[in-house]
Amino acid sequence: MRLFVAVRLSPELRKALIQVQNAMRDHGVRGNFTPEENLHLTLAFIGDYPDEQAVLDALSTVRFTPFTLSLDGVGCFGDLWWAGVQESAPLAALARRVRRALAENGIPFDRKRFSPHITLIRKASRDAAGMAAAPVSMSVDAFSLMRSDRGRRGMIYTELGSVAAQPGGRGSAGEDV
Ligand code: 2AM
Repeated sequence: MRLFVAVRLSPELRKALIQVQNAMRDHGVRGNFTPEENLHLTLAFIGDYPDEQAVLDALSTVRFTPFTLSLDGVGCFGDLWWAGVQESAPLAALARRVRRALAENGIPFDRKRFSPHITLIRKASRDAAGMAAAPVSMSVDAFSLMRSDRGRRGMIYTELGSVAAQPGGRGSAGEDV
């Protein structure tokens, strides 16, 4: 079972990202565009791991309070183009806490530095520089454990469970506990 931990995006954010993808298409960019329902921001990539419940138990120990996520410009890793988000200490803290909870429970994950991005297209045929998303924001009130399966027409992501933010108080966003 291939697993990852992600922030799922609001309909408004996804709509803004679809507009960026459409602008790319209008500029002649071809490739594997991420379908709207698959758009997400990964906090940690676990990969193949058999024990879904152990991961959910580990993630349930993570405490955070709601925070705002805002779209920013567009960038790339080679021919993969993504939408960035405005620098966010609470987001970085959430990723750190998720990764710490996994590590403390012996669950392996990709230790590459957290580099927040929302993949818009893989194998882009040409440069998609100069695009920008509308200045849309959302409140991050939860994060999710996702399973990734290869379907006939691309990847299928299924939410296995989610962890909700705490309403304010100790362990608040940005504070690393
Ligand atoms: P990507 O969009 O940049 O490819 C599911 O594959 C999610 O986990 C994607 O958001 C993917 O990021 C991310 N991910 C992070 N590290 C990964 C890895 N080593 N292999 C596959 N996906 C990874």
